[in-house]
This record gives sequence, structure tokens and C-alpha cells, in this order.
Amino acid sequence: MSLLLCWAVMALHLATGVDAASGVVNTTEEEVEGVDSQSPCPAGWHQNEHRCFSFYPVWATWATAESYCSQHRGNLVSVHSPGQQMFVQDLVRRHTYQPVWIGGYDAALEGMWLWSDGSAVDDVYWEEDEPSNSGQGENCMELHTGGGQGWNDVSCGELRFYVCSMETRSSLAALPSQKEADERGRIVLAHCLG
Ligand SMILES: [Ca+2]
Ligand SMILES: [Ca+2]
Repeated sequence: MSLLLCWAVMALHLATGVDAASGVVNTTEEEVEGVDSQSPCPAGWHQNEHRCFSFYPVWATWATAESYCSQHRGNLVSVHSPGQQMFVQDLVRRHTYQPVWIGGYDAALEGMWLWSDGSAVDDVYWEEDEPSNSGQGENCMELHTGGGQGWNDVSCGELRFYVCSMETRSSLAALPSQKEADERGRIVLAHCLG
């Protein structure tokens, strides 16, 4: 299961920047730059500090959600501060109180949580008694926005809505997005095979 997920994630990262032939909705360059090329975020994305965020009300497994985010040159969202946690929850609550996928996973090594965007896991907001790795194993992270307010580990094959994030344009200028995506792909590959 872990290896399968790793390969799926790796394939998704390696596919970043390649046109999807599957009919999946794809944000094109024209779409991103169509509204206001000076805006720090693409149309429909919401800025918070140096990142842009978008909620997708599309049922997807964790790996598929990560794939969709990478097609938009982003990743499933990572959370690093109480302010970011609150920002993402507020964004989700405009649409739903159901749990959503965020970018944490421990598929490479049980108990070693990583963010799919390659950033450090520097702050954690687990629900009480989580992560539980229940049943056959739970290796993907969801964010609760209803009764619970924190994170829970669940089976990666569950279907959830999701939140993507990316660096703002000014941040991206320092590092070409394709190069960054390739680097993230290498990181995920290293985790999966290492
Ligand atoms: Ca686990
Ligand atoms: Ca759990």
C-alpha cells in the first residue's frame, strides 16, 4: 500500500508540467495569466502571506488530489502556523464543514510525516489520539473543519475535497516552477525508494 502510494505520488510529480490527456480540468498558462498578470495569485486563488490557496470541491483520493494540485503548479496545502491553519479552515468553511485533504503523508515510513510540497513538518495540529494509523493503516492527512479542528490520519483511498497551495508569483520568480516541481519529485522519489 505504501509503495503503491509512493509510486502514484512519484508519477504525479514527474508528470507535472505535462498536459493531461485524461480530460482532467487543467489550468492553462493563459488562464493563470488571463485576469491580472500583476496579481500575486492566479484567478480564483486566495493569498495569505507568501502563498496562494484554492479549495476544490472535487471528490478525490489523496494521490489524485495531489495530482490535480500539481497540474496547477501547486501541491496539497501544508500548514506551518496557527494562522495558516485558521486561514485554510476559514477557506474551507465557506463551502463545507467536511474534512478535506491536506498535504501530509507517512506512506514512505510509518510515523514519519512529510508534506508533499517538500517543506519541513515544523508544527503539528493533530486531533486528540491522532494519528492512530487505524485498521489497515492510515497514511494520509485530512483537516477537520467541523466539530474537530485539527488533523487526522485516514486511509489514502478515501474520497475528500481538497485544498491546494502554491508560492505567490514573486516567490516563484526566485525559483522557476518547473525546476521546483522537478526537485519536489526527486524528494518524493528519494523518500519512496530510500
Ligand atoms: Ca500511518
Ligand atoms: Ca486516524
